[in-house]
Amino acid sequence: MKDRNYFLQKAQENMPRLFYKDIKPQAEKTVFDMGESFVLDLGNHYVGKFSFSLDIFDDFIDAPVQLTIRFGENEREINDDFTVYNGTISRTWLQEENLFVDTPSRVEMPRRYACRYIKITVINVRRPIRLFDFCFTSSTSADMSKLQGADIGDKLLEKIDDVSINTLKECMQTFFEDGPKRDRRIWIGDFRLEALVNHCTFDNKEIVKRCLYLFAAGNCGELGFLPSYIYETPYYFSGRDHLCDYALLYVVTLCDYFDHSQDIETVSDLLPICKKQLESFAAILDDNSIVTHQDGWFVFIDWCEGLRALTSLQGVYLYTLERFSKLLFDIGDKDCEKYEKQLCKIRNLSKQHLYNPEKGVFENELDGHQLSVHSQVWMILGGVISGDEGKKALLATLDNPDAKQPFTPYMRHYVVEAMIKLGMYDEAKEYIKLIWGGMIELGADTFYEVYVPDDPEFSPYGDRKINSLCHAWSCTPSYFIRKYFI
Ligand code: RAM
Repeated sequence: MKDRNYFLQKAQENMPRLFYKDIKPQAEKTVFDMGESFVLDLGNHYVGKFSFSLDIFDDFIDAPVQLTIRFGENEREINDDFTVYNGTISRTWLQEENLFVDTPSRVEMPRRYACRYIKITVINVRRPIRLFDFCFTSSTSADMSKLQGADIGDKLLEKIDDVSINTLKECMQTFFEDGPKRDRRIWIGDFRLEALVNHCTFDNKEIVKRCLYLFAAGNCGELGFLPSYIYETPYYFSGRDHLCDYALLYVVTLCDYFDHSQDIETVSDLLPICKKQLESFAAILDDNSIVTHQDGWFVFIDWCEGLRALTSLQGVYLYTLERFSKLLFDIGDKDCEKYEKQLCKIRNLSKQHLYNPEKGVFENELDGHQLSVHSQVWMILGGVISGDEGKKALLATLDNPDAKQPFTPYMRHYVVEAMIKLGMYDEAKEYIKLIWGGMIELGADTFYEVYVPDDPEFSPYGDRKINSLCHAWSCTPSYFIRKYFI
């Protein structure tokens, strides 16, 4: 097996090129006095750095000037009251600076921001000043000239496709970030979906390879699972959480990448790691080949409070086994048959132990008899039920107030995938229009980390202000639209 240095070296070789663009927003006037504020509109969401000029107006400024500069992903963030914050994650992610400028100068703000709107407030000045020549230098590794056009023929879907691509573009920096405002790291769950959309839009193979190798270089947890996230700026750091579903989805990401690129060299490098993920998972199965509960945060599935996720996790395992067996078949690997047999056996056992034939849904002891859309979706994707049986289970839980519903666009991606697998194309299209179209109605330039149609205040972190409004895992409508709806 190749070592960590080799993987990091490979990641380095696949560093994508960044494209920069200067956006020069205009203010309505140039002279500002104490207490005045104004908002600049970049016209779209961008990720980058901000600079401006500050000069005297009539007489010399005889003291430093104090400004606050706030960067908002949408207008609401610009006007939110930041003095009140009840979130569970650090408020330092809120994008606002308290800035002192000593002398007339060109002010180059050193930090990176993700925003469309910039609000400048003059907190303290002795006399009027001039503020002008605003420039936001944006960056992305998405090459717009490579973007494949698509003839969609439906206005709302076209708009959804544009915003999905914009979301992906913003998250594409020197690696796939999951949110350029908050959480500037890469999580496997987000990575898998970003890569999927990238394959049918910008087709940047370097960045996918880079991220695959970055994870390969990570430290596995006690159970042998890959780190669920890694940081790469300013230096490499391997994440401390090891979610089983994310570790499995790493394997799926490699399968997607191979289907798209036929890059056998990368697959050979990473195959042992993938096998290790599946072996590690097999080690936490019980005698009936059903997954067992583990200590700590070991499964994600969705940000849905109180969700019991073992049935879903079992589905993720089967989904992975199916994709991995196919990869092994395609490359002629000797272990193919072993995984195929496991898949077949565990599918049958899963149906036997987790399905409730009277109710026609996956509702079982393992998850405390909790009914959820999640369990149905993942069991459909894991191939445990299909056809009318699958449709019945899905429809029995979707919009059923007694069943746990998906909360994140991430989980909703898999709802759509399950619908497509069942041949429910119209329903899938309507679902995309309802959920992602709902964000469009709110004026989204990029898709949000969480969107709950009847609860716009929802945040998994206790305060909506900290939610990311440009989030990698929400960019997937383009994949469905381009693959199935054109
Ligand atoms: C949050 C982020 C990220 C996700 C993890 C599990 O921190 O939204 O995108 O993958 O949760």
